[in-house]
Amino acid sequence: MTKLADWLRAETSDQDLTGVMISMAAAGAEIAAVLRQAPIAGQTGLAGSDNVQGEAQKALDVISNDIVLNHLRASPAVSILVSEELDEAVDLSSQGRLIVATDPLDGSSNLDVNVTVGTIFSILPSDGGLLQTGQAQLAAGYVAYGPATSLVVRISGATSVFTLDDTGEWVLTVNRAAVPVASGEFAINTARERFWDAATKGYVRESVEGETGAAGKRYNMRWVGSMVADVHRILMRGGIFLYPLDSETISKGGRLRLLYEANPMAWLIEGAGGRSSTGKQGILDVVPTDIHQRVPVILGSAEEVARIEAWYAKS
Ligand code: AHM
Ligand code: MG
Repeated sequence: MTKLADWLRAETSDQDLTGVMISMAAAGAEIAAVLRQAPIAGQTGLAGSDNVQGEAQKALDVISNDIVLNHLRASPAVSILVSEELDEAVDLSSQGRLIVATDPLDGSSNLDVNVTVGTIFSILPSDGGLLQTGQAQLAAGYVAYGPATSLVVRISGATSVFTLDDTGEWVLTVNRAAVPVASGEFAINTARERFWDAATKGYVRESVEGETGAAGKRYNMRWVGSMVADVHRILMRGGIFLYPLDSETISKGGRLRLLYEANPMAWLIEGAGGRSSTGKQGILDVVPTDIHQRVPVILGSAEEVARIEAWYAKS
């Protein structure tokens, strides 16, 4: 059995990076423990709601953000934390070589129905500043709080998967994940169809036509509504995830955030042989102009990403 610390030792000699990965893994294990008890503690609702004792509760988004912040405060390697939960970047250690960007609890609208949510993170070199492309990432990962708690990480090489055991240890369960090149499964919120652009409409219509259409094969559809759960399914068995630019999100640049949702997920999927795109360029090449910038997200099996890119090229 390979434990996270052993894997990290083999993967990198950078002690700072190792320390931050261990801190994020510890934060994930702590958040997992909080989530397991959340319905009993009355913590699945919005901030300002009460628990069974009638006490006001903090939202789990805020609790998760505090857990990540506390773990990273103890890590002298981190200079700055960018979080979906915090308007401004937080200065941590002035000596720190690394920036962490995180969505501490993604998919939190699924919390009150006990559906998988996750923590996403990206690690960048401090000397590149806050607005670096995804190509500059030194490491990335996510924790998926599902039936099992999974930690998916990449440093320089391939993307691998760990599982939290009942002693609190992260154990390697998939060494070098491989996203199948071809797939017959797509994930998109089809309730947004009326807002879609021509490329998205074309791609989805062709998929739904199945073996009778131009794609020439049958497709199935899945949409959890938690990016972490949808991406994890795609990492493990292939498929494509789409949150494209549409007429409603166009003014904001998209729905999902570049620094702590799109970039780490794109880098992890690419580390497993998949592809990522905005439709028009690689996600990892998008130059950020704001820490909370949004971006269109398409990622997954290489053949499917190429198929929607072809729709963008002709529309
Ligand atoms: P959040 O960061 O506020 O939780 O929002 C991100 C989530 C993703 O997990 C998911 O893919 C998407 O938003 C779902 O959006 P929609 O409600 O439009 O289906
Ligand atoms: Mg999110």
